[in-house]
Amino acid sequence: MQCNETHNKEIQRSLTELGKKIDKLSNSFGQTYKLEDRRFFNAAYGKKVTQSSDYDKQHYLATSVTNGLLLDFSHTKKENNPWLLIDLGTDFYVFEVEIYNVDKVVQCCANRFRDANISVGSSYITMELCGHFEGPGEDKERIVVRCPLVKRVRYVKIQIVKGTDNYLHLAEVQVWATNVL
Ligand SMILES: [Ca+2]
Repeated sequence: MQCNETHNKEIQRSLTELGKKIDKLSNSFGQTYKLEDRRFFNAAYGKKVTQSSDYDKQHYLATSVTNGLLLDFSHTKKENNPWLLIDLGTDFYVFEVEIYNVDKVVQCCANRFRDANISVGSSYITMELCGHFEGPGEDKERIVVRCPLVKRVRYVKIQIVKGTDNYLHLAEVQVWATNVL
């Protein structure tokens, strides 16, 4: 319970910081928004996802990372620099990406998730770095990546950028965002 309260306070603090950032952004557009009018949500839930390769055509699909379940997961084949690309469908103001690593109950080797770039962009051709996770990842680890600036974003890409012959498998990815007003 205490852990949840701490987490809730952390989220509230994050939202307040985000509000200040968006106020600056909004002012640059000559518009004014009220913080209390904003609604933050996981913009990735149920959205289209592609991955660099499919380990299996029937299971471990890329969309496993946006279905809200922590006991299933995406899974690429072994390759150099495997990636996962989430299409939010339209632009949102994105401030944080949360990645949930696999649970050893259903998949081994959480430490395979490492040396990953998390990039965002309004076009998948012009992605910018939001953050980097060096890892190695731990079992059921929740990895929070906060973009240095609130970005107008449609695509979120996670890619292992170091080493060769890697798998990329993740249980869930949440993209915390607010609507573009
Ligand atoms: Ca899932």
